[in-house]
Amino acid sequence: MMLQQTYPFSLLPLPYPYSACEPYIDSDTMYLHHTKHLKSYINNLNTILEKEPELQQDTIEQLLLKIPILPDYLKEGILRNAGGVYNHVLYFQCIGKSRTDPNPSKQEETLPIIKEINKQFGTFNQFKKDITNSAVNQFGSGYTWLVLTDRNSLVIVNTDNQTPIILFDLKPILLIDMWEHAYYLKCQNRKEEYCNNWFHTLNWDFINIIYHQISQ
Ligand code: MN3
Repeated sequence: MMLQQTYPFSLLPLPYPYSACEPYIDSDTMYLHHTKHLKSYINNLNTILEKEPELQQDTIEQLLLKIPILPDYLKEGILRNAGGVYNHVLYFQCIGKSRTDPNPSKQEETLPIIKEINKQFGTFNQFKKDITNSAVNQFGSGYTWLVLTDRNSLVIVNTDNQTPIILFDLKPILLIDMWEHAYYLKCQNRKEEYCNNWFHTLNWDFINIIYHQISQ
């Protein structure tokens, strides 16, 4: 897994084909997003770290958590590029399905994460509305996240650019990429359509594993 790597970082294949989310997220978008956008964050990060041997043993997460103590000339580059890798790895892990129903199946209703969403948001539909509303109102490039707070609340938050949520002491469960490259080929400016489509691609079994790990 890419988040366990240290310098030099390399692009790992997705655990599913680029066509896995068709027709909701198209193959061209998936291919470009993975091989061009994510790859360029990896390349930029490697270029920065080439001259910084003392940071070459750090994982992506360790690099991000070190930002406050890094020298000024490194802060922005590490934030953008290690953040870009971190956010994209999580984004791609949460999707990979093509579900005719955007809502969880009867079987998925029994997963702890779905039960908790239903409990804290009232209904799954309310959760869907809240996350879509937050995502379409993201101004400029960024992400919309479902996170777990230290009081075990599920909260939806937006972040700008590539700022990773772990810098705010919040534990990520899932996220939607609201940069235009994530949806523009298929949905153009129709952000809400992209959000709806994205719900059809979510891998709840995997998301439940993340939830299980962070809620221990
Ligand atoms: Mn992206």
